[in-house]
Amino acid sequence: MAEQDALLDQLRTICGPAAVLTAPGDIEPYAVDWKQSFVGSPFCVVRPGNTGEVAKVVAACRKHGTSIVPQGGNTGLAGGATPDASSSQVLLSLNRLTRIRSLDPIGMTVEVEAGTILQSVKEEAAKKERLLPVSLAAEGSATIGGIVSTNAGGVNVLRHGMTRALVLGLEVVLADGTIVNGLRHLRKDNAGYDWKQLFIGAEGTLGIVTAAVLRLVPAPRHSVTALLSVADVETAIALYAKAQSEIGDALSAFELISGESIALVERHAGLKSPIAAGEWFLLIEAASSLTGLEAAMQVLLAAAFEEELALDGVIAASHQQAQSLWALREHVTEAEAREGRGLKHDMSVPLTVMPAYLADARAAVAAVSRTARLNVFGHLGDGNLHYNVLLGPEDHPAAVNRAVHDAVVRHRGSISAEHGLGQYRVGEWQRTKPAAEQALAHTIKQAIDPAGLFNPGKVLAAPNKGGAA
Ligand code: 2HG
Ligand code: ZN
Repeated sequence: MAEQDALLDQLRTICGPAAVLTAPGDIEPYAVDWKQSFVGSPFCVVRPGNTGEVAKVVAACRKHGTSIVPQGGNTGLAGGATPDASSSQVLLSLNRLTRIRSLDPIGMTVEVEAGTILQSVKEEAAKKERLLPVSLAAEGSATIGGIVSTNAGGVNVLRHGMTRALVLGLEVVLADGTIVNGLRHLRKDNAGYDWKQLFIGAEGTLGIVTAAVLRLVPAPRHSVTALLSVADVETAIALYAKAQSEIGDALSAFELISGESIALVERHAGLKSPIAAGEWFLLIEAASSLTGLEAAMQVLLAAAFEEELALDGVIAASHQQAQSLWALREHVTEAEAREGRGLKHDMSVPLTVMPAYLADARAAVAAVSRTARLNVFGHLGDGNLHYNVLLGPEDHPAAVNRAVHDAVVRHRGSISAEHGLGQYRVGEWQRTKPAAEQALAHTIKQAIDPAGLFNPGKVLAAPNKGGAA
């Protein structure tokens, strides 16, 4: 206790008393994730006002041997930003670092502090006809530091890649309090190890991202959105290949939504699909600075009907209609939460393997549960689906989890395509990741954060001799 009081005094001296929260009511919003799946108990929340203060806070915590859990917008789905329940950790919130330091519409870069909300950066960029192409349902709360630290995905990965593909430079605070400033606005920089890659997707386990330089793209002036229904995933993949040929580079989203997911959205969000149901729905978007998208989408749909690939379909006639098609997709997560006990998965396999994976996983889940219902949707174009399972009262989450993940392993996929491991998937990472890859991960952690100061228990499980061969 005396030790914690001494640290609190130091944190107050570094950041000012108002930036150190200890009252349970003040701490609570930081201690629980937005879905209320993970509940922690930090002994304080500290909110530094700039990078220098972050560095001093880290140095003080290190001196006291107190571990740090960094947090951005607290919108993650794997509990990576939720502290443990020991009441011994400091939660370091980046939410006061909110400056957009510069935006260069010609070099097409933006330099921005970690706590800045993704949507505000997108709004600033839009004023200069530029786009930061990360599109997430949570973009009104997700922060730049969070999307970098989790290497966030979203619905435009198909066209622009994961967040990693957009990061040109980073500023990070290391475990000894050193500030490493790599905020270069360069497209090309091959001068040695590209160390920033280590901090992207590390979920705050190697250092604290305090600012980033991100790549922008021209804001598309035109876009077109279509919703189709199809009988099976093989057909959906055939349509994806056609969409690549007809729409090419302008194809910006190719999302798959199961009939069950649409039914949940209709039940809980009061929305209605404008087309006749199939087993699966496809939401397809094209976006470009050039015209001609509408014609290309019409060619795609005409071919889809002629070849009897699509059962029904519609092209949005206005921006508003496009938004209501997107609303069907964007409400799936919320509808699932309202329906009941959902178990999340975030798998990926090579796209052509997806039908075999889905058949395998369905059988594997049925073998461990007779009551589980599936809620499958996601980013088909990226080979990444959220294979979520609604559990009945008798179902064992761990057994269902293992069934879904074992099918992933059988098809050489990933158990976390875009959400990260956080604390939610650490055990499954340890169970399924090849031993040599686990050992390499521990070597990296040991080299950069040897005392285990940053976010212990996330991403890496304690070293073991197990792991898949
Ligand atoms: C999405 O694709 C998000 O909408 C959330 O990654 C997925 O709720 C989920 O499981
Ligand atoms: Zn997703």
